[in-house]
Amino acid sequence: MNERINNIISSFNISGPVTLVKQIGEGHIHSTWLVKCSDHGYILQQVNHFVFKDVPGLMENMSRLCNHLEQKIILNNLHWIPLKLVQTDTGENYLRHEDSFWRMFNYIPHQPVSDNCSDPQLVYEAGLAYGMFIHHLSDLPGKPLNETIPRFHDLDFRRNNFLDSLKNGNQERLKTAASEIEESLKGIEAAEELQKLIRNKVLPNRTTHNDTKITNILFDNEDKAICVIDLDTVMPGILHFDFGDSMRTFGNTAAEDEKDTGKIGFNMQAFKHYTKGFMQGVADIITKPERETLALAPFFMTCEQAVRFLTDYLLEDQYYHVKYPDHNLVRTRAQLTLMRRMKENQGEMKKIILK
Ligand code: GN1
Ligand code: MG
Repeated sequence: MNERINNIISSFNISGPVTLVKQIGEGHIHSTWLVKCSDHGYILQQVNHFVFKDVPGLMENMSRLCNHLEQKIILNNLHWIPLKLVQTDTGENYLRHEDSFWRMFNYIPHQPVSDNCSDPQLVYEAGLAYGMFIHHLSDLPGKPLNETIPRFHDLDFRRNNFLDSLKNGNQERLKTAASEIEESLKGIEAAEELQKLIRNKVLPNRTTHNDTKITNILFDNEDKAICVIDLDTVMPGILHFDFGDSMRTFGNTAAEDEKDTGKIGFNMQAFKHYTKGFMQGVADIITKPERETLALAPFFMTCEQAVRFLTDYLLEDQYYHVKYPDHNLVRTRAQLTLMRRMKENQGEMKKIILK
C-alpha cells in the first residue's frame, strides 16, 4: 500500500520532499491521508466512486467552488483560508490511477473538534460560517452545479429506497430491527410537513453544502472559523438542509453512534448559538417562508439520516463504513432517539428562530 500511495503522491505537483504520510479521518465515505513536507502539508483523498459515480462532474464542481470562494475571500477580505486543489503533473485537478480516483488539497492547520462539540463560541462561528457559505455561493457564476448525488436530501427517494430494503433486505436484520423500522416509518410521516413544501417547491432553491457537521468547519487557535471543507455534496438545495444537518450533529449531546441512548439529548444552548450565527450569515437572503419553517429542519434531516442508516443496515452495510456488525443499527437508534428529543423542543426552536 505504501508504495502505491507514494507513487500517487508523486503524480501531484507538490513542493518539497515528503516527510510524513499518515492515514487520517473519520469520514464515512472517502479514505484520507495527511502528507507532510517540512513546513506545509497536503490532504490526499481517494474518492469513493461507488458513492460519487460521476467523478469528473464532482471535480468540476470542486474546482468551480474553490475558485469562487477564493475570489470571495480576496474581495471581501475574509479571515477564511482558501481550500485549493493541487494539480497533477499533467495539469489535471484529479488523478485516475487504474480503477481509482485521487485528489489533493492544501492542508490547513486547525484545532481538532469533536463531532458533537458544543462550545458556544465554536458553535456560533460554525453557524455564521455555514450561513455565509450559502450567502457567498448565491452568485456563483455559470450553470448550476452538477448534482453529485442525485436526490441526496429527497425524503421521497430515501423512503422508496427504505421500502425496497424492507422487501430485499437481510431477513435476520429485518427481524432484529422491527421496532426501529416501525419508528422510522412514523418519522417519515411526521417529516411530511416539510417534505410537502419541498415537493411543491414553496422554498427557494439555493446552492447549499448539504453535509454541515461541525467537523466540516476548520477553526484556528483563536476559535475563528477559517474554512468550510468537504465540498463534495455542495449542489442545489434549500437552506433547511444545512441548518437541519448541523443541528442533527452538533445539537446532539452525544456521538452520532452513541450506544447508550440515555446520553442522547437535544442541546438547546447549542441550537441558540448556532441559530444566532447562521441567521447573521443568511440575513441578506433569507425569505419569510424559509424563516417560518426552519424549525422543521432538524427533525427532517435527522429522520432522513435514520432512514439512510437503517436502509444500509438492512442491505448489509454497502454504503457507510462500519466498525462492527450492528454499527448502522446503533446509528439508527441514536438518530431515532434524537428525533424524539427534537420534537419535544420544536416549539421553543421556532420561537428562537423568529426572535
Ligand atoms: C457521510 O463521510 P461524511 O461524514 O462526510 C454522508 C452524509 C451523512 C454522514 C453521516 C456523501 O458524510 O450525508 O450525513 O456520513 N455523506 C455522503 O455521518 O453520503
Ligand atoms: Mg461528507
